[in-house]
Amino acid sequence: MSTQPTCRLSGNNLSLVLDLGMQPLGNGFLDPDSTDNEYFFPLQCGFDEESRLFQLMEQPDPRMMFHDDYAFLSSTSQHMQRHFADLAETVLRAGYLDSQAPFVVELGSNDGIYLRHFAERGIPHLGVEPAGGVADVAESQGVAVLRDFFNLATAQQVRDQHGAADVISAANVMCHIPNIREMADAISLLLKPGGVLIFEDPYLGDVVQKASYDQIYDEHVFLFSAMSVAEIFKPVGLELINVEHLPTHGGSMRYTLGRPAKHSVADSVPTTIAREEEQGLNRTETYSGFALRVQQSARDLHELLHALRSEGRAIAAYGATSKSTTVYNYSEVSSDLIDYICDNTPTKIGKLSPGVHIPIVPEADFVENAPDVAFLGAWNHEPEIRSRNQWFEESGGRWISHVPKVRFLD
Ligand code: DWN
Repeated sequence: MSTQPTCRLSGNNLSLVLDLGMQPLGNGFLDPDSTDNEYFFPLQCGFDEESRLFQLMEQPDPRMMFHDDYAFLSSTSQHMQRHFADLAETVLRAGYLDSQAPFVVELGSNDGIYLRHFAERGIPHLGVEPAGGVADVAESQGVAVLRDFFNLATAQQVRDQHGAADVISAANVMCHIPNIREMADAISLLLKPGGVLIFEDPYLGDVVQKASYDQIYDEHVFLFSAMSVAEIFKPVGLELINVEHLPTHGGSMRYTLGRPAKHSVADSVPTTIAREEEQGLNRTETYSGFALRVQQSARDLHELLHALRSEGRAIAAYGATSKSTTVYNYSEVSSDLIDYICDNTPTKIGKLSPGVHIPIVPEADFVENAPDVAFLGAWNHEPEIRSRNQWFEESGGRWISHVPKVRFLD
């Protein structure tokens, strides 16, 4: 199956700013006996000064990425479990829900990490989730799920069956939805007049600042800024009313949008947009500088791991993230440099990492077969992983991260 050009918000003004070469699917973990004919596609990013959108030039068909065997489970991180419990509390306390007929919708509800807090309180809710395996987990927690992609047709279906929503939420999902125009129309259709859209995604400002290019892979068709989010929703009459910078996933932004007459705009909106202009997130040249730093980062990682290997060090990685697929494939780090990747996701264990085919093993193997050095593939979960593995550093083990620079975490 070939790639498809991504949705262009303002005509055809997308300039190619970063080429990460041929890449496999970020979550395309493979059975060891089925590595033939692995799918690769050109991972290239463009920037459009008019819409201020940073996006992939082309993308694989979403059905190749989000299917019943989708590998990622949101609840694998305890920190993220607390994060979504807090978000549910915030929504409940903010008074967004109609006391007579409340209704909360989540796009990409994964294993129910967020909606279960509404389900537990008996609050009408619905997750829209195309990946059947993770939807099964959500349903087992009492979460109601519509197993489908979110688009105009499903928005109409949900509205017809359940009514309009007070709150539409999406966490690490909006940046995965390729047809962004239709997505904005569908949200507008499903939202009550006074309703709010609350979504969070990895933040372009952090990616550029930290050269965390691993946030770029097949699933992340867009990396948003406050400026680009304001542009996307303007045509459907939704205004950015609040933005909140978050530490999750190495730097995320939470965007809240509503209809202008119904909500006031927080100071954080103009302040953040002004900061983005200072950072140059509205200029193509900024991304040329970013591309150079990305190339340097990839070279540095390869050289460091190669040098350690030449000294005879045992090297492993922690966290078989989708993100690290981009890092390994772009910096040409494969099983000759990394012995194994440990991970706590049952469906990833026993498989090979996409493209470079490093074996994925359970976390217990990290204890039993401890390496000298561990590359932190899940660098965004650094505090959680390091605090649970203090023994590793105490026994002389050293962590390596590539964000914001390739270095030992001493
Ligand atoms: O946007 C996306 C994010 C939210 O999740 C998706 N496109 C896909 C996925 O991306 P990712 O795989 O890069 O996400 P994480 O959260 O960085 O993945 C962490 C990985 O590390 C998981 O496979 C679980 C694993 N892990 C572990 O083995 N031990 C995580 C923790 C915290 C641990 O203690």
